[in-house]
Order: sequence, then structure tokens, then C-alpha cells
Amino acid sequence: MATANKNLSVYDKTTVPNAKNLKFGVVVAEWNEEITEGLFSGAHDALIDCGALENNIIRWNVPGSFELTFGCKKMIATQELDAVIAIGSVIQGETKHFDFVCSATAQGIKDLNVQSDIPVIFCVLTDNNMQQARERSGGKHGNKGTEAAIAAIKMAILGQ
Ligand code: DLZ
Repeated sequence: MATANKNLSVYDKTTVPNAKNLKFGVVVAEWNEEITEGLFSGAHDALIDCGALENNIIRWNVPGSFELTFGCKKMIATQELDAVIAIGSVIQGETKHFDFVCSATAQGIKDLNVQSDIPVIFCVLTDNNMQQARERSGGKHGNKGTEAAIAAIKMAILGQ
């Protein structure tokens, strides 16, 4: 598994630009709320740790991961942002829903990156079960939200 040997919360601050003058959008899916709140905390705390101002972190909620694309699209259109983080958690169920939601969400966010000048970071966990999701949203493998925040800062600077 890609993250088994990597702690998602570890970053070298000396390689991360200061985020003081950057404005971030964070769109959070409400499905699997325990997990997405953990991811949001990880992202929020890393942005602040790297210099971002609280007022420059705009959070919107959407019902599920499938709605992340539209939420990010509207945020880009209405806020003056340097980067957006899309946060979701899709957990394998008994139907094919998992595959459709994962693929539509990944495609939608990829399309936004192609179409718009604002980078959209993919902070969507796609796990077989809740335990795997917990391990990557503040558990033994760290927090994917932290990793996403660092990616957002680096991409925001790249986009300037
Ligand atoms: C319907 C659904 C299912 C079964 N599972 C998840 C999930 O694990 N994670 C998630 O973020 N959303 C899920 N959803 C909801 C869809 O993303 C979407 O909100 C609904 O299909 C309404 O469009």
C-alpha cells in the first residue's frame, strides 16, 4: 500500500514556502464525518503552522465526495483563492457505488486542475474500511490532510 511506509504528517518545514500571503479554500464532504473532520484538522493545523492566517482559510461543506467538484468549482469562481483542498473519505461498501464515487471525484478534480488556474488538491481517502481511514486521518499513518496542506502551499506558489 502506497502510504504504509510513509507518515502523511511528516514534512520538512525548511522546504515549504511561507503561506502568510496566501488564501486557501477547503471544501469538506460530510459523508464519513469523523474522518473528514480529522482530515480538515490536519490540513488546517499545517496551513497555520506554515504561516497562513486564520481569516485566509475559507471552509465550505458539501454533502458527499461526489459534490466536491462542484463545491471547488464554485469556490474558485467566487473567492479570490491561491489553492483549494478537496477533502473526502470514500469507504468500500457492498455495492459498486464506491467505484463510481471514487472515479467521478478523481476525474472531476483532475478536470478542474486542467480547466482553471487555481490548483485543487486531492485530499480524498479511498479505503476498504473505517480502520484504514482512521489510520490516515490522524492515526498511525499520519494525516492526509497535513500532506494536502503542504501540497496546496507548494502549488499555490507554483501558480503565482
Ligand atoms: C452515496 C454515497 C456512498 C454510498 N458512500 C459514500 C462515501 O463513502 N463517501 C462519500 O463521500 N460519499 C458517499 N456517498 C455520497 C455521494 O458522494 C453523494 O453525496 C451522493 O451520491 C449524492 O450525490
